[in-house]
Amino acid sequence: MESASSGHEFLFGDGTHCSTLRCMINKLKSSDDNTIEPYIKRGDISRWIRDALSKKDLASQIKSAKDRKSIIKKIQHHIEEKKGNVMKDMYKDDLLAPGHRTCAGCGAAIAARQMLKALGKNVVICNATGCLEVTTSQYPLTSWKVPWIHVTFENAASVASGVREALDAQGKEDVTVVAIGGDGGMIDIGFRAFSGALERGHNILVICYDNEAYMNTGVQRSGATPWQASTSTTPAGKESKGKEQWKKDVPTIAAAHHIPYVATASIGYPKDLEKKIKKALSIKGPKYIHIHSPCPVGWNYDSSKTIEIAKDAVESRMWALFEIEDGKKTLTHTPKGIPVSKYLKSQKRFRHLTDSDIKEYQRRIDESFKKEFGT
Ligand SMILES: Cc1ncc(C[n+]2csc(CCOP(=O)(O)OP(=O)(O)O)c2C)c(N)n1
Ligand code: SF4
Ligand SMILES: [Mg+2]
Repeated sequence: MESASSGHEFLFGDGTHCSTLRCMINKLKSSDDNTIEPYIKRGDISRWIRDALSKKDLASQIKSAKDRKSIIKKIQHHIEEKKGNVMKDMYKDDLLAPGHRTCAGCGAAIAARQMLKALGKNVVICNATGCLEVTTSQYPLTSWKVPWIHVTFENAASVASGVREALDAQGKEDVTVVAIGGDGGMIDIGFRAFSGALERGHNILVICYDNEAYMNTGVQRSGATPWQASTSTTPAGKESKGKEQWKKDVPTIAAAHHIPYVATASIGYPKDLEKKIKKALSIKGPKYIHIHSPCPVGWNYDSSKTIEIAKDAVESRMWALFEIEDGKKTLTHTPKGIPVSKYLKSQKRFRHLTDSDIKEYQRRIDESFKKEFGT
């Protein structure tokens, strides 16, 4: 398949993907309604193109077929005009090429880039269906510059086990095999495959990029959704305060399979993430790394805030960075202990919480952190 960054695909200086603009043009050409609005709402398109065309929303400028044609012309003009101002060289060493279709500020895409930096090229990636997979592999393009296989929603870890066995049978024991999936695909629906692979002891690395809901299908709650977050299946309202259950503690469950290495990571701490992946590569047997990966769409915040929110999760102790080696859990970063309210208030999925709800949230976080880490 063609790399998403090759040919005429490129990234403008502000991060807007040329392919996104082309998608908009195709949509404008093929539809009678003015439904480019969702592109703008989802954050697929950055502000400059809107500002460049008009200070108003694009969709409201289309009242007739003539308007539609004129907008298409303007977008095409901008693509031509901005071609010189591209950032493609900045990404030339990345093993996840730009030009994919994740929303702006997508934590999952950042997790994949950071992960690949540490993994290198001698790897086979088995990728479960989910946002990361569908946005990076739309035929005939791919963003993956390493061997990569699409697998179904629930069996990434099983496929990785099979790939491992096949490579070993060919004497290719040096090739790293990775199973990667979202929280829905890996630790809910794919849990049987995940648990089975760990228990059988295959020499693979399992990675969950955790955006705390089933994002690709419309933000349904998962076992990883935090307590009281509003999702499409746990909507906050008069009768509900959002999800009723506490976030599932998957790293501890993974460690209960007596595997040699388990770690949590965050896209807000790339050096820590890289170190943990490299460490996992040096260990034989099943390894598990759980990466906290904010999603501006499902968590409902401005796409420019992804890294800040990732860091606040860690510093407020909503998300702990630790390793579990041979059953021993160790913090790898001591959080500052900023108020949980800073984190909760930055995302509209928690906007229904009152001051007293947040107080109770803080109490529960303090209690569970103390129980786990004694501090
Ligand atoms: C067996 C099965 N059930 C449902 C789906 C539809 N489906 C595709 S992606 C997805 C959600 C993925 O959620 P997650 O794994 O958390 O990844 P995210 O989209 O959040 O990145 C669902 C439900 C499917 N492809 N296969
Ligand atoms: S919905 Fe969320 S996880 Fe999916 S591509 Fe957009 S930002 Fe990324
Ligand atoms: Mg998810």
